Amino acid sequence: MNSQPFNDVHIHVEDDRTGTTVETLKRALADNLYYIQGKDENFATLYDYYMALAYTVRDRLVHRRIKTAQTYFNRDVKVVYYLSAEFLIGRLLINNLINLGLYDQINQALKESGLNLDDLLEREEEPGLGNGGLGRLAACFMDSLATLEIPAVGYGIRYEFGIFDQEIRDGWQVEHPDNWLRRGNPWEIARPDYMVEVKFGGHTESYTDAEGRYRSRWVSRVTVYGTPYDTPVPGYGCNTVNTLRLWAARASEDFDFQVFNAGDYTQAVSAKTFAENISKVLYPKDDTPQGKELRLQQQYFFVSCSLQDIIRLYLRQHDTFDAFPDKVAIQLNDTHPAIGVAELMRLLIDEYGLEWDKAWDITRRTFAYTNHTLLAEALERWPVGLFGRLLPRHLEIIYSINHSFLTEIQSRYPGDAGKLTRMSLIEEGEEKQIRMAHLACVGSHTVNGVAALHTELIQKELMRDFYELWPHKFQNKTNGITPRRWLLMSNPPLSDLITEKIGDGWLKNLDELRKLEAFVDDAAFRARWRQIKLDRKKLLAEYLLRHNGLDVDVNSMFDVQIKRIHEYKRQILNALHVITLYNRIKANPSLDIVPRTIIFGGKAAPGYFMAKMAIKLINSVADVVNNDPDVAGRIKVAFLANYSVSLGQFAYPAADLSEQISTAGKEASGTGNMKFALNGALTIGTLDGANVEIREEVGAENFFLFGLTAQEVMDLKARGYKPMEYYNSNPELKRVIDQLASGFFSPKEPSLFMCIVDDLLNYDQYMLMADYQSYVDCQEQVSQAFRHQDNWTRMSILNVARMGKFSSDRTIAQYCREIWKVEPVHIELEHYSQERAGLKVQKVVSEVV
Ligand code: 26V
Repeated sequence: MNSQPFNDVHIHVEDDRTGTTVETLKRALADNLYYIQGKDENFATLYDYYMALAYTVRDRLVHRRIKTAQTYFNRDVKVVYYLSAEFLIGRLLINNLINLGLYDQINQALKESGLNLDDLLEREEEPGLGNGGLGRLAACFMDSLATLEIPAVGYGIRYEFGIFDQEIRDGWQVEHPDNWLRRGNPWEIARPDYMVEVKFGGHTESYTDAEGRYRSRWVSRVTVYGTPYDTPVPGYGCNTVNTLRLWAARASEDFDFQVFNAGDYTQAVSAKTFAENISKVLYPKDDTPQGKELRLQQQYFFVSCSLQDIIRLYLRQHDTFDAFPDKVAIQLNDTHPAIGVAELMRLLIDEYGLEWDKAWDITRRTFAYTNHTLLAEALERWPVGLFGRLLPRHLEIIYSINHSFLTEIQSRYPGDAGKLTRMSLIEEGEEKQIRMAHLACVGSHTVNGVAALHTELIQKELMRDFYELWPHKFQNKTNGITPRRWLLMSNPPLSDLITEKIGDGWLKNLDELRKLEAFVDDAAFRARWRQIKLDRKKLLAEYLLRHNGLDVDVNSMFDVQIKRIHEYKRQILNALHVITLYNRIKANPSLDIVPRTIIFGGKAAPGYFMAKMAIKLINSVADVVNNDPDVAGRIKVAFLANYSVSLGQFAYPAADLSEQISTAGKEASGTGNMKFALNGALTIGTLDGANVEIREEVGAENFFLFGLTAQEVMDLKARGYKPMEYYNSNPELKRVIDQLASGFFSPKEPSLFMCIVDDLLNYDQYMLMADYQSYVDCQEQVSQAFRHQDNWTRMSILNVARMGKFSSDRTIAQYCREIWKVEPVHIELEHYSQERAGLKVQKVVSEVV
């Protein structure tokens, strides 16, 4: 494992409380077990030892965090505030050990204490505070921000229940609540002193203020309290420790007293329930984001808390808001926090008395917005009625913003009614709706897409009118992943081999992986590369045996598709290919076929019928294929239950083939595609999202391309797409569909998969039928390529060597330069005991709440 002892000031003092020598760490472990867990060696469980270790690491984070905060404050630096409803951070212990450079010493300290680090790492509960790509991207960004020494805070929600746990029962997905805080969370620090109030409901009143100005006053109905919980975010190989600040909702403290007085008991109880529900549970990405009132409450809650917090921090050093946009950059991670545009306006105008124009100028110079999807059904819209009941003042503000905006449009495009209808923040119709993407765009100085193709489609299709009006606002920022979690932590043997050959510079500058190209012709190197892949496959095979009772051949091709289950991601197309291979073997039992283990994993939104059917189909195909002696030793199918960040870290390194087969134009970027390629898997994929750029980087000859392009998809739709024609003209496809229709894979319930058949033949929105042949042919090329293991290994090495672009460090450096205009701030660290021999109280800061 690569890990250097950063800042390891070797001084031998007994009060070296946050020192990093093995002796000091052993003492800290013993103390924490005793004083925090309240246990001695006779009673301690592995979990107690995990907690003792986590607190030992946390102390070292706190020391660096305080130094970081002091430095930011003293220099009055510009700070990035990343607002996101999701942060899918994964397990923290190993990450923090590595980023702090403590791995080797802790390993040693544990060994000398009779403990094994790997056992303790496994005790950590994974925080599942996100759905998938969007939440994981936010986590990678937090890692890169700290590593690049950028002052930053992540703001989000401390969900009491994260993404549900998935169980596969009889082939179906069953959901269980994720009670991740059950045993406490050693990484967070509650900050009740920074609690803020958030109001909901009620109405507005107009009045004239002392200076004779017309103003609006919000008379709200319910007040909820937000308490921040801070999780330290250390950079890799530096002293920076930034913060992830997550808000928990609480009812007002005098609730019990109110109830005791029993004025309006029911009203008081419902206010308490209202408050406590807000941060209760993460919404699983559902079929429709519309009409989910609790979701809007969550969004407003965390955005209001965060903006109040940002303003509090800013006003510690400033008397006016003039410098606000020079000190504060706020990024909206999708439209979930877009209500922030109206909330900042409200705070500046209603709470701080600024004039509209001044407030609007500040707001627009502060916010920037990232779009993460082109799917129409995924674009957030809020019914005006619901919105106005919850946030009457914000509705007023949005109407005012819209009024000035449409006036501008009218004078710019006189007589063009279509423009007004298309660009308005309000969608007319039976029920008027607020278009959150329009609000985010109008209220931001920059709008960005997450891959080159995606940005192009935003400009040409999704936000065409806005792009024409403000071309300078639009930018591309191709996504990336942190090489620390997605190579160093997930694949230690490969990391070690890479470092042995090219040094460890790649960990901070992923472009250095290019140096690996020099070794592709080195047969010994290729053999070691291949052996590492085989070892990772063996581990995954053991896991499959243990969890799925499935015995797989580690020499077969591990063909892996792990990601959320969605129609546009086309897991069903993959299943159609499996059935095709199965049929070919059945038709010709002596067929010389390249053995494959096809592995699926991912969660379906609980209310998403088709996604749940896809899971059942995969498991049903697995049942038939895995139990048919005719295909034994050639194809096996596995579904990895309860896919998570940790399971991803385990599975990516074991993949030979990465399935990135979304309908072109639908996957904004994808980031799993990068995680596979960085771990030496080859990709079969469409020209979609970041696949386009991955292929550009690794070379077309090292990438398996198939399928329609985004343009061809649109053209075919426009001409009138008839999926039935593919069925009628392709006997192999016809056979597969007929088997689904006849109940071949669902003998107990023959019509089970008719809904899939019916959809594919008559609608097929995602064009599986159109891409089927191209996909199957391409898979055949993959198989032929896999026969030549030596050449496959060369391609694998070249893939890794050319992945430098996809480091989130590169992505974040671009956001910093081109959107946020922020600079790194280097943190110097003195030894804790050199700084603090004891307390020297000078002033006592007054309490905020
Ligand atoms: C939302 C919804 C909600 C309702 C209908 C189904 C549906 C489907 C997709 C979405 C996407 C929400 C935004 C999102 O998670 N986008 C993902 O962001 C990743 C990070 O930029 C990117 O890599 C993925 O391609 C993109 O899907």
